[in-house]
Amino acid sequence: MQRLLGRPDVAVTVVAPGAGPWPDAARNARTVLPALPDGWLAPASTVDDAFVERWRAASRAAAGAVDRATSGAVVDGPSVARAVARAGRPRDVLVVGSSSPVRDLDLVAGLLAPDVHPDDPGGWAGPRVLANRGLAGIDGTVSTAIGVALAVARSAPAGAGADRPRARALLGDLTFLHDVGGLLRGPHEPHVDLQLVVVNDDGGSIFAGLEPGGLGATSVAAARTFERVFATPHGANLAPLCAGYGVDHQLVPDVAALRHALAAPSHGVQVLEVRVPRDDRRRSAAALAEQVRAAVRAALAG
Ligand SMILES: Cc1ncc(C[n+]2csc(CCOP(=O)(O)OP(=O)(O)O)c2C)c(N)n1
Ligand SMILES: [Mg+2]
Repeated sequence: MQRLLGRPDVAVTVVAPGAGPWPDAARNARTVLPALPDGWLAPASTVDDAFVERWRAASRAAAGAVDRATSGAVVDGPSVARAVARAGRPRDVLVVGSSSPVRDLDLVAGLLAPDVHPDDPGGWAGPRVLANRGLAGIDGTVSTAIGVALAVARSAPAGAGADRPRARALLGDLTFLHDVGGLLRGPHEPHVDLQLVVVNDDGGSIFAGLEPGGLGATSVAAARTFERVFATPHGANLAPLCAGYGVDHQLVPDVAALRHALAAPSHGVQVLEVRVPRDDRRRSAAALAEQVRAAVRAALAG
């Protein structure tokens, strides 16, 4: 975002109502206004149908590229997010963790709802998605999911049986470990039904795609620093951790097995661990971005 705002070819207008310094970290503001002029955000009175059609064609082409990249045998963050979102019906609830999972879900969400418009989300075929906001922390996500699962169970009509709404969560390994204590449930606490899908890449893969991820290419020492300071691998073994809390754990080898596990009835809290590589996250994100760009260019040229 900061890079976009700093681009010389992007006209940045800052609306700063108060006196004093205005927010413009990239020092790139072309115009600074005390207030939003009347009518700026009003809907256009005429619609340029040709432009809208080109926009839609570009959007379909981009979705097609994401579809191809996430429907094969590769097990990675986006393909896991796709399987998890697909497993949920509209009455189910999915809690999504910060970092890559929320971005991966955002990337594939359009595949579940090709015609959704912000003003009319009726076309969304997936579960209700909840995420913690604030500082986008990775803390407290297991506990949030447990609380949501309790609320989901309470909202189910009596006798709903196998048709009852289900609660799931999609989160990264560090996010899971940060709040692993949330798995603890005392004997006097209510029963919880929840599937936690943990995308385990032994560290924080998000940073590979951010500026520090470029460090790896500069020197061996910098790559080592990146690995220790940003990626923070841990080598934790989730199965015995879960066993210690009396929580069911399954190591899921591929997306087909994940789909199967998500569709199967589950009882209590269940952790579905999917191991994905972290080394190639920067390269694979760049490759997907290039595939999307190429597909959009081809659609617009056609
Ligand atoms: C409480 C808190 N501490 C630290 C951070 C900084 N942070 C953002 S993403 C991230 C890594 C998350 O790793 P993981 O959950 O495994 O997801 P991945 O990036 O691998 O997809 C960290 C440490 C944060 N957002 N919140
Ligand atoms: Mg991780």
